[in-house]
Amino acid sequence: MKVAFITGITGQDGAYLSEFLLKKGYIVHGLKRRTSLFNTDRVDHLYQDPHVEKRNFILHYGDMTDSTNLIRLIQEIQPDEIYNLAAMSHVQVSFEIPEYTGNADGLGTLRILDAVRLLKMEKKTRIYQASTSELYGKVQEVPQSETTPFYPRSPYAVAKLYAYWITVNYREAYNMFACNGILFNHESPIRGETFVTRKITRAAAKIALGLQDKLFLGNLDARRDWGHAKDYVRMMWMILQAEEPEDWVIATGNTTPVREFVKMAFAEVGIELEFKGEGVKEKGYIKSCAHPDFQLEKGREVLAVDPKYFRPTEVDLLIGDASKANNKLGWTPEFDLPALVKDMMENDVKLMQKDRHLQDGGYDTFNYYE
Ligand code: NDP
Ligand code: GDR
Repeated sequence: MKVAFITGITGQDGAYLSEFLLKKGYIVHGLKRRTSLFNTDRVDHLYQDPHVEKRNFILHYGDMTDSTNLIRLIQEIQPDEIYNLAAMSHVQVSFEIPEYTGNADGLGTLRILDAVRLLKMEKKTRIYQASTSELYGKVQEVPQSETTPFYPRSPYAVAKLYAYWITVNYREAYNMFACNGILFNHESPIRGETFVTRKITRAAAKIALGLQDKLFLGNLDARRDWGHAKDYVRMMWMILQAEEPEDWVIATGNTTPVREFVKMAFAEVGIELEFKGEGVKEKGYIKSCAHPDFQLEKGREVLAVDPKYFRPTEVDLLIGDASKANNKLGWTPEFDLPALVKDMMENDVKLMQKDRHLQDGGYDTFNYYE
């Protein structure tokens, strides 16, 4: 049985990757942070009682900023594969906590690589590093591939640039099987609520059900190459099964503006939106409402721009060229954007229907927007 160690196991990708590896027969170990409340929602369905003798899903406390803990865990677990997914992964938040982001995302990667080197596990352990399309930042070339120059535009992306190159350096210096997956944006029903897609799908569901009045967003013109996280975790595993350690772009090859994603999400609940105005004055109004269950009045304003969501430096356009992964590893995504939006909306409508019932029964529901 192969043994995997996943940092960031409580995150979106960590949860899907755990499911994927367990199905393949792996023993999965994961790093979780100590928090004052439980933070394991996304993997609770995989939880096994610690008193059970033979577990194949085991969580350990730890933090990417703590080398001693990472070295000890890697020594104890003796993983065949490490998936380094842990990161402070929010681009806008990285402008507010740049030093911490550099420590966790940049130096954290070094800590993993160096633990494997110190423990002399270079021959045994393969390492996947969660690199990102944010490395491309300011547009140098489209579509972006493994050879496109980097121009990071946030403390997050700069930290990930360090992580990218230290992974390449350890591969070359110490002959390690260490690889970067340069993944473009990937989303899902369990995407964090403050990333734009999930913020939109939650709001569309809430507005349809009368639980929210209006959605506030930042830059509606930004374009992203959005895929489904389920397709992308499969590729993480494929990268570590390849014959040689290399770096790989994973993307759908299509790009869509945020505004269009908004329209698609609202259309899933029968609401047609129209946009009027420009820049910070742009607003979204209900043009028609066809769904039998959701009756919203035409002309109502449901979307506005709030400049507080603008970033000091923005990444305007991402579109990836994954032909290397397509040709050499045979990877193609199963979900396209309409299927992704549908999956997310179905989930959020179900979730918000629960909130609707609770509110109708006189109970409070969580109402925090970021
Ligand atoms: P999430 O934000 O959903 O998950 C991040 C994970 O990292 C969580 O488990 C989080 O723990 C953990 N974490 C954060 N800081 C630390 C720390 N200091 N020590 C230990 N664990 C920590 O991210 P995703 O699942 O979406 O992404 C996974 C990785 O892939 C990240 O590195 C991200 O930067 C990268 N990436 C993501 C893309 C995407 O579109 N999703 C695209 C390209 C790259 P907790 O649950 O306690 O917060
Ligand atoms: P991104 O994802 O920065 O691409 O990083 P995010 O969903 O946060 O933003 C995408 C684009 O939408 C614009 N936008 C808004 N974004 C947020 N979060 N909230 C808003 O209200 C809003 N309005 C407009 C943003 O300006 C941006 O242009 C994600 C993360 O998962 C990273 O960890 C990962 O590396 C990259 O994707 C690839």
